[in-house]
Amino acid sequence: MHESSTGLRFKRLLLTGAAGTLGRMLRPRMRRYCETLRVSDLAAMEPAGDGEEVVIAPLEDEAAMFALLEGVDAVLHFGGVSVEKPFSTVLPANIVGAYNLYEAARRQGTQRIVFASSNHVTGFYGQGETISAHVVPRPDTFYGLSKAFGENLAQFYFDRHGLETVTLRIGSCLPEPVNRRQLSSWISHDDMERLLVAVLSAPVVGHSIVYGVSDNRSTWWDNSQGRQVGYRPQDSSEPWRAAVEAKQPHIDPARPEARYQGGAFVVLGPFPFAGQE
Ligand code: NAI
Ligand code: 15L
Repeated sequence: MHESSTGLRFKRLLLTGAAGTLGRMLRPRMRRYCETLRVSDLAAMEPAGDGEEVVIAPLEDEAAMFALLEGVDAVLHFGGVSVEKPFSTVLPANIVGAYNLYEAARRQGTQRIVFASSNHVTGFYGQGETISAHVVPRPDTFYGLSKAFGENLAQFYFDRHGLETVTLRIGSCLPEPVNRRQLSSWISHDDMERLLVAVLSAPVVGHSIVYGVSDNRSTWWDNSQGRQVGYRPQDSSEPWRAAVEAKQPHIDPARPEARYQGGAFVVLGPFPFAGQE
């Protein structure tokens, strides 16, 4: 355990999914909060800078994951399939991969995992509902189902082995909201950094589930668990509302984009079996 000048408690952080959209945004930000930032992906990444280690590690490769976790105090797990795909694509990365990560973390003595889950774990709740992190999951896709598996895995590894996790049910993390749904689901890049710093700084988290969302005026999520772990969002989608509503003046309330929290994800698929395309 390490108390850095930033108040964070972990010396070596691992960021998976470092070649991805959020991974590339988070890498320079998170580098400031640890002595060593290890970054991994199956895709090529920028070469290592000062205090960085770059490792190619497919999540489905058990031996590679065991080696990847050596000496790691805490993980920001952002790697994996990030949208709806056939189950055969989701399975190795998000289900086998999550198991490999947790088992490697347990065996290597990692203390905490921050799991990038998704609002698509609860995508079939209506946009008129306000839900807490404790509702029964209603996944909208195989992708959302795989994240629900990851959340259960996190609970199991805490109850059975004491390995702590903060599960982040991330809404829509991008520079600015671009449609009506994102007026409720948006989280800014700066609030994502605040959220990660909060959950890495909190002394005790057990397994906490937090919605990754900014302080938007319209919201579907009661984020009291976020407040409990010290998350204080400072951004809001409100400054973009007029422009977004002008661009999308009307949206048919029967369309999934307007009806369900998961938006367009709820009508993706089904996919043909492999070989029957
Ligand atoms: P992304 O698709 O841009 O990045 C994911 C990264 O994971 C990619 O670089 C990819 O190469 C890597 N990856 C995929 N399969 C892998 C495997 N088998 N082994 C090793 N690496 C693998 O996704 P993005 O947008 O950066 O999201 C990051 C995480 O946050 C994902 O887990 C996603 O589900 C979650 N999330 C993102 C949201 C967003 O608004 N961007 C919203 C909700 C959740
Ligand atoms: C997600 O889980 C996806 O990873 C991201 O690409 C967005 O689609 C986001 O949800 C969303 O719901 O906007």
